Amino acid sequence: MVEKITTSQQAIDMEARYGAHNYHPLDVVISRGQGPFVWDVEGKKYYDFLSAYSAVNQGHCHPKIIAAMMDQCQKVCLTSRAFYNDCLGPYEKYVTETFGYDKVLPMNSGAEADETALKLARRWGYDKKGIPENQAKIIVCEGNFHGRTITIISLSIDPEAYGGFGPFTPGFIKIPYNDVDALAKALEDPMVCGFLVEPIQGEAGVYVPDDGYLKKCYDLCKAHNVLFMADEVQTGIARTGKMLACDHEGVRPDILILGKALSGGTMPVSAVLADDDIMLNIKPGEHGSTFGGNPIACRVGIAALEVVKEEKLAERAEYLGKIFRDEMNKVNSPMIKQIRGKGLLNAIIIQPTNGKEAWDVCVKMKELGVLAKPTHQHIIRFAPPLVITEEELRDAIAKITEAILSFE
Ligand code: IF1
Repeated sequence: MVEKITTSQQAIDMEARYGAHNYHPLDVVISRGQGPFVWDVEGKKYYDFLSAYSAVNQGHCHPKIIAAMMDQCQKVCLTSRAFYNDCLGPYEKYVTETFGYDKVLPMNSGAEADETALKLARRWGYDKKGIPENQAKIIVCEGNFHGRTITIISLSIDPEAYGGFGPFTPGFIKIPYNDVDALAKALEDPMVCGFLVEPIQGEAGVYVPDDGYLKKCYDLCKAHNVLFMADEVQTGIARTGKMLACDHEGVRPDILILGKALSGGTMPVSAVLADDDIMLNIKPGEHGSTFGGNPIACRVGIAALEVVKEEKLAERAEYLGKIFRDEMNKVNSPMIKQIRGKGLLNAIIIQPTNGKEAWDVCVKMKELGVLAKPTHQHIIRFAPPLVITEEELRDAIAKITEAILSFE
């Protein structure tokens, strides 16, 4: 018998008893979402300033995306790739034309897309660059976050991510982020086939690299016949004020990794895009996934991207993000150490004050009706759905400001 949730505490207790304890959520139990808002079990309304880590860029339950999902799930949900279906081709055409690549490999989670990108880069290294079998290396950046699989945590320098999960996958070179000289030195190794980088390091606390960093890295990779691989799972799909964060520097990644908002936060949809000389090295039967490119994901993916274009979400993120940073920079509080970000991917570094820190600010914001969560103890990420209006944003800013000043 399935128990109905009637109070928030009931849900919290049930998760504690029956669920793995791999998260420490804020004490709020969401039961409904619409646009930039969510409501808890008791009916309290909040601004969602996390957007499920930039998966809900189009707003919760966007009607166009939900309509596409509901229409398709009454036709056929899953065919597997053992057979064709009438949704995948149109989706592949739409998404490759949207981002300007020859081909797309559809997957589900962001981690799966990053793993797929690593396999594509290694295979290209062997088949096209002539790297000896099993000698390929991929350069990654310290402070990265690309997912939770064993290979991906092998790229991490965060003990919380990799501790107790060894042994790790070999073949990776770790260099400091935002350090072009470190990349130039690492690229001297002829076994290198790829450089995997987040245009902005989200989990590291919205670490925005210096202007020109991505372009300099791209040019260095081209000079050394190495693939530039951009993980835009979090920064992509209009979040930073352009369709892709790489667009701010006019960089076209050799391998583009998308996820999260590719579905508008309705279901796991991820994708890897590349041109034929990279994509076609993987032959039939050498990679795949049960749900990758399923009909619902295809319909949802097209609708999610159409919403971004039709509602000019990238332009909105650019304009509203400036307002957010300008307004928060006016707040005079010792708790605000730094404000940084691009578009509507922003973070405030909190200076613990009077024994209060980022977590306390988030608890106070929750009381005032704004949901956000710290990353790395002292950094609060602010990433509302891109459909938030200027009036709503300013209302939320007032609440965030009140929360911070309440500890004076
Ligand atoms: C969690 C972090 C953010 C990502 C980038 C790949 C993935 C992610 C740049 C993997 C996923 C999520 C995972 C989620 C929380 C969130 C997160 F704090 F974990 F690191 F956003 F910063 N590349 N990020 O940000 O995509 O497999 O999750 O679909 O694991 O708690 P996924």
